[in-house]
Amino acid sequence: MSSEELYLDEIPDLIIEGDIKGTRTLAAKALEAGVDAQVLITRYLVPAMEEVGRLFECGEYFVSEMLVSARAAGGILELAEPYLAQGEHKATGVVVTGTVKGDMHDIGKNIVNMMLRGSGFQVVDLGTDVGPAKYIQAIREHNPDIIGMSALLTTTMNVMGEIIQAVSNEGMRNQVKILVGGAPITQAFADAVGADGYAPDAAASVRLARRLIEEKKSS
Ligand code: B1M
Repeated sequence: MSSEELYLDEIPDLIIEGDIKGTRTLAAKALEAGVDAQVLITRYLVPAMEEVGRLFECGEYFVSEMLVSARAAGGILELAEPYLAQGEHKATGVVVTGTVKGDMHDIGKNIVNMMLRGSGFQVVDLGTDVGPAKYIQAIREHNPDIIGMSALLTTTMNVMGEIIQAVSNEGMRNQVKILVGGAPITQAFADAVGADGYAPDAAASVRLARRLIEEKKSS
């Protein structure tokens, strides 16, 4: 095993242990050594956060530990962003994204945003805890091709339906394509709330966003 693989394999443990500084040091070393930012995220960060979730679920971790691990993961995203932004730059479309009302989880949304930006999309990030009014205002202000919603809680995923309903009530539904994602979301749920597409991960979000733009152009 190469020395690169050895230190990369330490990254998930550092995230799980909530070692913010250690995670940052190794992630910076990896990126400087030419490790692909997308690989760093999908192969090391995402599985580590799944393990943090498992530890929380079985009572070994409390919210405070989840939060510190999230900060360690956030450090990787901060470092990875400029590397991902070196992707294509032809204007692909405008996407407004947010995590829905009542939900503070933003790591997944931030990864999706970074990959979309790296693929040439202009992304307007509304942040977390975003309800219908803020989406409506953002559609008026930014005239996006797509609005994207993320939810990580089974208690907040239904807000997606409320937002889509509000967009329809405002007469804006034909103006935008709607993309949804997040751990509890499924294709069946996306269909039920009337979204145009569901993406299980960030790479799929980029493919889907491209397809939705094509559909929008030809409609
Ligand atoms: Co929370 N939390 N959390 N948490 N947390 C989960 C989601 C949970 C599954 C943990 C568990 O029990 N196993 C559980 C939800 C259970 C449920 O709803 N059934 C849970 C809970 C219960 C809670 C609290 C209620 C805990 C409490 O207070 N008692 C609380 C709620 C706070 C709130 O939001 N109102 C809470 C709080 C937190 C922290 C603040 C401590 C922290 C979040 C910090 C932050 O995000 N800045 C946190 C964390 C870190 C987690 C886990 C451990 C990790 C989430 C994560 O970042 N995953 C999570 C366990 C888990 O997910 N297994 C858990 C990594 C990320 C890359 O994946 O977000 O799925 P994900 O994103 C993926 C895809 O889903 C997709 O692409 C991404 C990249 O591949 N995707 C999209 C996501 N959004 C998309 C949007 C798209 C397209 C694709 O289009 C727009």
